[in-house]
Amino acid sequence: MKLLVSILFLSAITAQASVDTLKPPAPALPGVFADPHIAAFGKKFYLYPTTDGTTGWMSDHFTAWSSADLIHWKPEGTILDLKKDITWADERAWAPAIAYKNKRYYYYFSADVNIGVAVSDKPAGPFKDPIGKPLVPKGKLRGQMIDPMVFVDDDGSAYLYWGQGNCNMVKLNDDMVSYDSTTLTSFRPQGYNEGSFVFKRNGTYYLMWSEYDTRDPRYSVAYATSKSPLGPYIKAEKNPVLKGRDLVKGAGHHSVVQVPGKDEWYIAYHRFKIPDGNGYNRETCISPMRFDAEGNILPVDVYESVPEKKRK
Ligand code: FUB
Repeated sequence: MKLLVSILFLSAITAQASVDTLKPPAPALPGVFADPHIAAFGKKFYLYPTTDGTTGWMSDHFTAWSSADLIHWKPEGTILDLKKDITWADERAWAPAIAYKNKRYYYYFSADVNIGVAVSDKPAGPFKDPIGKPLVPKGKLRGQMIDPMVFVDDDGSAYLYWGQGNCNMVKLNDDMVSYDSTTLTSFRPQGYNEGSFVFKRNGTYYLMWSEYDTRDPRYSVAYATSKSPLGPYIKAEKNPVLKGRDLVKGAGHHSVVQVPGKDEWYIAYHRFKIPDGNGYNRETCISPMRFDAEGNILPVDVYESVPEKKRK
């Protein structure tokens, strides 16, 4: 009995190590980076964020970061510079997403409120614009043409999701730099604002997004599910699944990664920088994300960081 009590006590202390509700965990990246898109390629994880620190999000370039353990992140430098690499936009380099297909890496990004695509042979670039124009130009649909998300299904079919105000979705053609307009559809679940992200688990497609404005401390993440990548999606009853608490404010615009070969998931997101942050000074964090037995996403604890075992 004594042994059992000691074991329970030790496990409680160990669990506590990564969840201190008074002290927010350190951000994953140093400095101000938002809208993190996380991905696993080979034996490494990558983060593709927006560079923050200017009023109005005026950054003109994109960086990438790599890690073997989700804890230590190595800067890979600038992977796309709008002023040098893009002819049709100079600033507002926001919210990228990436996918691997046809032995190449396809990087989708917002620039001056258009959506562009760039290609590279390596996950950390350099990336080049193969079409010389926006893939989805400003004004194409209602709302802002920002916040692309790309999802490649098990059969190799790829889909693009994007939009502020509405979540637009379309099937990409096999070349990944054009799309099949006949499949274009839009979805506007209650509360939807921006930052769509899609993944698949056990045959269910999860479409997640951010609610409220990114400058609002209530910024948070909700989700819906479907049996098909283009929907129809039904919003889950228990939402939001990610939101700030106490010192953590404005937690949102996220992405999700599965540890390859395991049913182990992490959510990357930004929060207002601590201390003294706001909607233009945000920092990138990572927390575990879990599911219940029915596949519902459980609420994420923004005070929980990547566990100790990942530090090895
Ligand atoms: O980072 C600039 C913009 O702020 C993004 O496009 C939105 O999703 C919001 O996070």
